[in-house]
Amino acid sequence: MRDAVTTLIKNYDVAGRYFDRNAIDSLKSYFESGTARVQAAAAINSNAAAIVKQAGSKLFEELPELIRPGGNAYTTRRYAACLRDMDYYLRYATYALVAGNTNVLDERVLQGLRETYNSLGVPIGPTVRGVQIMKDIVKEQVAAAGVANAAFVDEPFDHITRELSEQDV
Ligand SMILES: CCC1=C(C)/C(=C/C2=NC(=C\c3[nH]c(/C=C4\NC(=O)[C@H](C)[C@H]4CC)c(C)c3CCC(=O)O)/C(CCC(=O)O)=C2C)NC1=O
Repeated sequence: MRDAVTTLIKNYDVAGRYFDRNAIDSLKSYFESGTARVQAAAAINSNAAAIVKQAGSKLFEELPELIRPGGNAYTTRRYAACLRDMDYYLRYATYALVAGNTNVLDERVLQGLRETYNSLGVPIGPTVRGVQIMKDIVKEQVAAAGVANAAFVDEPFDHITRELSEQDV
């Protein structure tokens, strides 16, 4: 599992080089956004259950067929599994936000996920939509918590979306 700093060190160490201008710039930008990243994580943590619940309601409102007979989230067990997955995405996205790097998502969440989803008939498109809805809610919460320049919030959610969609061929 890597963060913005260890990733940079690894790349420069492989080449046996000192940090150059680019490396210093990316270190600066990581540390300058550090407090905001931690504030964003705190805002998410204190509202996580509500964020997941709200995102789930919105998703099922948009795509009610998911929770009707024949839908993948139909039955209490599968409904709960769906919200639990959303909670995983939120928690690991928060780790990635703090790390300034999406490696934790690749290693702990996305690896093998497509195969699992395909074998269980979990639809990728609606899952991606759920992640995007959650991103929008998180951005509102983070802004409401007074975090300025919180553009970095998009990154982990968009990474999940991109990876899930690209693999769904
Ligand atoms: C921490 C990393 C991690 C992830 C990401 C993860 C996902 C994950 N989601 C699963 C199931 C599931 N995932 C969903 C999700 C959904 N169905 C829908 O229609 C919606 C679109 C969507 C919610 C947004 C559902 C309904 C199941 C249960 C499917 C079944 O058992 O038939 C399963 C199968 C095993 C189980 O039911 O627990 C895994 C492994 N597990 C992990 O350990």
